[in-house]
Amino acid sequence: MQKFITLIISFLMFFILCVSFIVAAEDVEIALEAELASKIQKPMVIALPIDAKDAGGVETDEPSGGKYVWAPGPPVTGGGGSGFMEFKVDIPQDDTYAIWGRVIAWDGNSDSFWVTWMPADPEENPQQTDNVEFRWGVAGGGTWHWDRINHWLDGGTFDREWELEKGESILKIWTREDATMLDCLFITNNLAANEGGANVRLPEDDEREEQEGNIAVEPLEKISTTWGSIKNQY
Ligand SMILES: [Ca+2]
Ligand SMILES: [Ca+2]
Repeated sequence: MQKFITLIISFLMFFILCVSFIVAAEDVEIALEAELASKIQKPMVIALPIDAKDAGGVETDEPSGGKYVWAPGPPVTGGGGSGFMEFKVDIPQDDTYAIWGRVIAWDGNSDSFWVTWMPADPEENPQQTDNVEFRWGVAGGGTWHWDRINHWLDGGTFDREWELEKGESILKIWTREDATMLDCLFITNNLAANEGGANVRLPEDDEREEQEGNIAVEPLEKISTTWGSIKNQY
């Protein structure tokens, strides 16, 4: 009988341990501004809402951080094939990741990018290889909306997943059709198919600062530290 009770208690403790582990494990969330990419290759450029109108389309609603990135072009005409934006992404743990993009796609000729994420993807230039594995069919819409990055294969469109190890990675979003717009990105190990389930959100100020490489010591903090150390001397 005692053995049985011990077994039950051990089992319960193991169960509680498992549950607390699951509850404690938080999702990885990395939110990035397109306009703060570490490299932007022309004709992709950083743009303001009014630039979309100047290019022959309509002014966009307010993007996160006031800006977005695109290869400028009028609606319907297509074009594309050169330029990219590149992000250095620090992966915090070995895991499987999804990416969401906040986008505008006016029409069927301005609704795609190429996407490669090294080292999970090879160092391939899809603008040259035309490899549909890396083709992102962007969800249409004239106002900012979230779209999970997919493969737009010849046989259908499927959400993409990347297996990455902890460490530095390089994410490249390449022009495929002019006028497709990217406001920001959200990377997560939560693979839920809808944006609510994946807790998709805009970048926060501290994330923008980190992207800018501008994490400086707050001057006020510096002063109070100095004052504190002076006081301590007396
Ligand atoms: Ca298209
Ligand atoms: Ca933005």
